[in-house]
Amino acid sequence: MRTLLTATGVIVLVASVVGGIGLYCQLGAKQPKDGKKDEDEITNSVDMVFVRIPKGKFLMGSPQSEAQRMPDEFQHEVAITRPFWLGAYEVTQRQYELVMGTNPSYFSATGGGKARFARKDTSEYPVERVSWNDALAFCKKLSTKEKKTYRLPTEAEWEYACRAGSTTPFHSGKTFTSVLANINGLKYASYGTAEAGPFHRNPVPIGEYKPNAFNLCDMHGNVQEWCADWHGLEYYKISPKGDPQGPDKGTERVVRGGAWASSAKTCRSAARHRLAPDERNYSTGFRVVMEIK
Ligand SMILES: [Ca+2]
Repeated sequence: MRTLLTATGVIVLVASVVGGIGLYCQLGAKQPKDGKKDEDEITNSVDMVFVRIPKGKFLMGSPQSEAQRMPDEFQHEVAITRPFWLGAYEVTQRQYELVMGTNPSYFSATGGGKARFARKDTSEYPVERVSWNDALAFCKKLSTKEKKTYRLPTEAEWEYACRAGSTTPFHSGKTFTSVLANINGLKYASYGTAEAGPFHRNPVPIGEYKPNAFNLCDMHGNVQEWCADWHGLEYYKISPKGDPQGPDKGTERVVRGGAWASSAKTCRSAARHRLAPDERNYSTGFRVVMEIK
């Protein structure tokens, strides 16, 4: 069960059970103290919850000692020079449909996976089969609707937010299995341990697992998430220290965090992946940044 306190103070209860093992997102446990508004959390017109990510410095990428790292995870210091507001959750099918008028998701009653999902309410599942271009169109339309600016996070913002101060391969520590996030549950897919776990073989409703220290849910797994940047294999060897924006040009956009079928190594905080900007698949969704001047 998930309990969200919206900006208007309305308690929204969302009950969901995922194979009996779903954990929970502690965001819902955040309550204003002494009747004061929680100034670190905002809910918008389509119930998207945003948390304030403080500015700061961090080591982006992975150390040479990190098991199963890839060469493009070149470790370097990055400064995020301004606080920003990031979606606490992946954008849901319901939110996407409210803004765009369509639900392209495979795992829905009308999608390609309808044989398994015809009788399920998938409105709180993350939207998938959205391209990078679709995600930008969503940001543009939501920006117009709310007279604010929404955008995708940069790759550096995404990793900074995922790590939330951690320096381990995962924000939760050195080892990882599908008990901690919706990823591949087969024994070979775990990291730093040989334990198997649940394997749902599809996305699950947002917020079923314990969040990171910034109160962000599903940064590891569920759906992998589009970032704003072009992908550059060598970019972080020459990137500016402050607020890197990615290469000026490229052919593929960055996706981060791994998905429901991914091995844990693919979901590490430093793991970089990329797709063509018009690619749509049932493992890829997004979360957005709300700009507040
Ligand atoms: Ca995710």
